Amino acid sequence: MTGNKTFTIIKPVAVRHGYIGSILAKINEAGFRISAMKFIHIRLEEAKAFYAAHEGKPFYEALVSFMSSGPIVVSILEKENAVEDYRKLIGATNPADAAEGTIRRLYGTNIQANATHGSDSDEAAEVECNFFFSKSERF
Ligand code: IDP
Ligand code: MG
Repeated sequence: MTGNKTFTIIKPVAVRHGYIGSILAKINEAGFRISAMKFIHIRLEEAKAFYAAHEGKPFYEALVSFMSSGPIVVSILEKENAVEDYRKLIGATNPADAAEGTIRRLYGTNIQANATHGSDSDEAAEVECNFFFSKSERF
């Protein structure tokens, strides 16, 4: 059985470019319900903790520095088969390889500033939702 929840981040460059509204529109059109959301600016230490699974990879230091470089929008999205369907909606990690019409293809700048994060499994979604949201922040 697949889960009904995923976690997403609208990353700093997409926020700076004014794409919050367009990205949320794609999320709504695709049938996701937004059950939690906030506009925040995380510190380097939080970015390091969030991306701990990537520690040691060549892009890790630049990634955590980027993710703490400006405000982001974090949210929980609900829908049947949420993780897989949202990964399809955002497209491949590198916007240049992402399918036409996907969020990363439309709003991504490069492989690092690729517009959005999306959980890669139900287990990751659970951990990531809990990382940013308490029970009282979910509706
Ligand atoms: P994903 O976001 O598609 O799941 P991951 O491999 O989990 O991709 O990488 C996490 C994030 O790290 C990516 O979304 C992107 O921002 C960044 N990243 C991944 N690979 C590279 C790379 O080769 N160069 C620079 N940044 C990268
Ligand atoms: Mg990933």
